[in-house]
Amino acid sequence: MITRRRLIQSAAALAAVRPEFLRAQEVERTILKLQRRTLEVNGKAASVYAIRQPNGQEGLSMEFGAPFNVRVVNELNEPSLIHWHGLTPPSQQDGVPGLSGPAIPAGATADYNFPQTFGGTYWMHSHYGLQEQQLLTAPLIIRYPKKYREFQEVVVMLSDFSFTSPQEIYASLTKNRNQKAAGGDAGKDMNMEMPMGHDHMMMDHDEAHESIKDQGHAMSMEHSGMDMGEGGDAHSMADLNDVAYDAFLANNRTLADPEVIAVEKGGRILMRLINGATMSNFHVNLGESEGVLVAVDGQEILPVRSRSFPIATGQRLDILLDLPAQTVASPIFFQLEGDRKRTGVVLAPPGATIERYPETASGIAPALTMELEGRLQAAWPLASRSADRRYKLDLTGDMASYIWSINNIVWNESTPPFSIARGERVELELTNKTMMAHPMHLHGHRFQVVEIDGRRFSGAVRDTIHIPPGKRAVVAFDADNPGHWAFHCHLAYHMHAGMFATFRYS
Ligand SMILES: [Cu+2]
Repeated sequence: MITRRRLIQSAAALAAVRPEFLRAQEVERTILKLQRRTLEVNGKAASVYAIRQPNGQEGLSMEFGAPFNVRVVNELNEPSLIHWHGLTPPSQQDGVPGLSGPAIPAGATADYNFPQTFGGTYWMHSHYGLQEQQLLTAPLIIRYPKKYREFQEVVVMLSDFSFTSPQEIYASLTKNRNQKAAGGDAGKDMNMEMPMGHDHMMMDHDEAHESIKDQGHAMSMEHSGMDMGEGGDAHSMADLNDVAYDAFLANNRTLADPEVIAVEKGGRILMRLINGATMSNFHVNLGESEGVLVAVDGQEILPVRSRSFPIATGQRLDILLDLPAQTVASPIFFQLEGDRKRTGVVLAPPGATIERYPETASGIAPALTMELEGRLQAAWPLASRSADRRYKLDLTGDMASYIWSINNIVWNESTPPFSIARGERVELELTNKTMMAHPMHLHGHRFQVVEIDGRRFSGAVRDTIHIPPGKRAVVAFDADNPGHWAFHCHLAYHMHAGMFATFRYS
């Protein structure tokens, strides 16, 4: 039997001698344009980015089997480079400037062509500077042709949005560095009280300090009466949400003007959720109906039923949902951890009344924990094998100076990579020694979560693991994709500040 992939490969092989096959190849290639667009948020126009096909579709959706064959056209007036988050391309096509290759200059193009290894819910985003904050992000869906055919696919990508430029946000987050360097210690206790949002940007330091203290106090008062949900503990509220965003978006829209997705009453939905936010972790709230979580980060797990699931920055969840048989709308909410703010989409059969849903929930959502992570079990675990190499990687840094690092090393271009050897089973022991949670992402490989806080188990296979303060997790992967690979915190400003490392092998 000839597979679709083989057919295309043989077409490619013939292309050298038969020009008509070049055109066939052309047809198989998806064009993705990096563009500017105007987005209206809270009634105000904002200039942001987009990754779109010529027909306007954001990102791409393809069937498993065909090669990933994409041309990126950079129509921006600045360089860029797109990373295929969750895919395992050859290193040179991974889209990390400086590691995989150079950024795409303004006006230039870059081609990508590599075989697929897995279907699932992935996404794409710029790995260049802080462009991800301005929505240079899009879904990347690879469907298994025979799986979930009776389900309607609903793709939802979450984003956090600010009218303030990412450069200004970063400058405000790091402004206490100089004071610290000059011997000032004022930043230190400020850190313990409350994360600094950009509301405080324009204040001088003393003023900001007072205001943050007040806010921290108010928050801990509220916190004492809140529902702790999935097992959050009080001290995990310590440092959440570094940046005070102006809006949270689901498919580019706020809950004040949500996307209404047409569904059939009693229909079956496969929701592919992507947390494409830069700095924000959410709780998915399905309302009255239970959903069945069937995959995380594109990789299948043994199903877990719940009305609520956590989703950290960079992660994906595939959730099956049976809709009510009545003509009623089903809102799906995404609530920011440690906050009342939320966004959402509405699933609505024809004739259903669409209510107006408040943009704030009645209670503050707890911080994300590892409670669910500790219950997930891979449907297809890594082969059982002991580790050939193990690295202890401490997540280090602090909010006050906004210096973030791994093993106290703030990454720069001259930081040596961790060495591993092809064919090895590698384990990374990740211990969060900071007051903030960090969603840690490995490029070019899928890892399995094999230990949390000393308990060994056959956890989920994924590419991004969320590690709250004080927690320790071990992930294992097989070194089967030689190259120079990034491993970093997926909070964009933490990565930018140095919580980044690389692995290299040939
Ligand atoms: Cu981080």
